[in-house]
Amino acid sequence: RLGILTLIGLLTIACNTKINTSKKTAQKPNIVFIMADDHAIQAISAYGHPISKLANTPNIDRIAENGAIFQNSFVTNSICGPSRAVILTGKHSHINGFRQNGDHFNGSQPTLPKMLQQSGYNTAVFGKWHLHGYPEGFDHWKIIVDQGNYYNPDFIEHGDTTRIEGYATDIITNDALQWLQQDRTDSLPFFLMVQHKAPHRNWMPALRHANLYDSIQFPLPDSYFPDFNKQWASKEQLQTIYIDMYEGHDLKMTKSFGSTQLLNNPWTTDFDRMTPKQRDAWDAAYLDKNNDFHKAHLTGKDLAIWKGQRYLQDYMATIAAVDEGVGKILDYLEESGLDKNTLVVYTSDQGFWMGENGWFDKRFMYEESFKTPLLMQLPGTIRPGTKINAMVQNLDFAPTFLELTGFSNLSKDMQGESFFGLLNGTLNEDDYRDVVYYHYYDYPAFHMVKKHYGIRTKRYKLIHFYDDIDTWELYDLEKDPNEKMNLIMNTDYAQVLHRMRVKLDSVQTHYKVTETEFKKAPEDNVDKAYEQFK
Ligand code: SGN
Ligand code: CA
Repeated sequence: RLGILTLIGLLTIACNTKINTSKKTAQKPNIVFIMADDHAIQAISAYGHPISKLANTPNIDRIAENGAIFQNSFVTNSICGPSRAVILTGKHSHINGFRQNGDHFNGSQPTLPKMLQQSGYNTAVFGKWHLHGYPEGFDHWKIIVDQGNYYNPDFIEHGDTTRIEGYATDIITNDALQWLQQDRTDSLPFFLMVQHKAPHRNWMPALRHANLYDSIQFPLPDSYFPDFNKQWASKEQLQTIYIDMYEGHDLKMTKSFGSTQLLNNPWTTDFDRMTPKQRDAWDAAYLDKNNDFHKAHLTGKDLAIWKGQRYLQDYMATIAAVDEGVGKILDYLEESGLDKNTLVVYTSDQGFWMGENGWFDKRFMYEESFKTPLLMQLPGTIRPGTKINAMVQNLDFAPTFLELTGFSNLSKDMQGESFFGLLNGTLNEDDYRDVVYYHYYDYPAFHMVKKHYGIRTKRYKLIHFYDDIDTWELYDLEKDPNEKMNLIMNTDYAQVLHRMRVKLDSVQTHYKVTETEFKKAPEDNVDKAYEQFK
């Protein structure tokens, strides 16, 4: 008898210990990091831009309502692979070694997921990876191949590549939910990266959203037909909506009235991989609107405006599925009670042009592509409705998340600065950094944006375009937020220019930028690239 009681007693103690241990581990905050690809600030209603007022993102906005919205969140290099490498390492491109799309990420270096794993986190990534090579530091991963496709994309999981029928955004959301609900280790805190392909080019909405914004006329920016001379470096870019977009591939324009055959469509794979049923539904959804276009016989500026509308309608419609996915994840976190101890982050790998200067794409250090959306919620730590104006960067995510999780062994060479104190109100915005550094290297390449680097303070921006060009630009963002007026030759700004150049030098020294960063591209490569991308 005594024996049985003792046994029961021991079992009870053992069970309690187990419960206590798991409780203790579970108290570390979880992180759900949701990142879209090319999602402009102008396209999130919480930011209040006129475009997003006509195409709300109610679920992404929930994060701002529950927590914080960052008004000045920047990338260090406005292009996909480099942005992802910066987020993983907390180091600028020249230190983590991934400067431009197509580089190979050196997975043996210390990274955020590896450090979280070390401190007992269950880690997973789903969706776009785009770093070449496989993810390291993740207990579970399933990634789309390269850029991926909207319909029936190929995914790599456990070393196998499989085409999965469905719409990329929905598949990625469902994979993330399945991991949250079933596959993760319950007793461990978790770090989950949900990385969408949308709203990346070529902006193919889900079938259920293919007509969502047909009747909406989005406001095109005043600068859609630029009346100013940006002159200098941007003169040779190839990212003007009404000049550089491919009519079929990008704008889904057809050959003639009644036809479903696409005009210029250089990579047929995006449409060819649809099932006949999907393609029929797609063609039916686009037929009437394309017929209306053919009937209108538009030319000149009217045609350019029509193209801008079609672009914005499709772009915003791809975001509708992203927003629904965010809603599903938030709903699950709330239903399960996990929301109370989970930092939810919504961001993009960079900003995007929505017709400003007539442009699409990103790459430039100008505000639209340099800034990226950032919203975060964590009940009890971030006060609902917080607005943060401090200049933060994707470089700072790793140290911020690590501080939140209490990671103590932070490598000294990480270049980001934790902004955790801005989230819990222990750090004053004025005591955070006063300058951000940027460097873009991907030239010659798609869109032909020249190599450049620069700094931005709260008020001024200084940029040096180099390689097959050598030009400087200086902007006073307070007086000229749209960066229309290059002040580099303006003598009234001589003092400002001097201070900014000194600051640039000291920032480059601080981040260990050396002369070897400024390599020139061979000239015949540049010529060939213009031919290829025109
Ligand atoms: C593709 C796009 C480009 C885009 C790059 C980089 N063309 O090449 O417009 O700039 O990706 O985008 S596409 O018609 O093939 O989609 S990034 O977000 O991956 O850096
Ligand atoms: Ca991108």
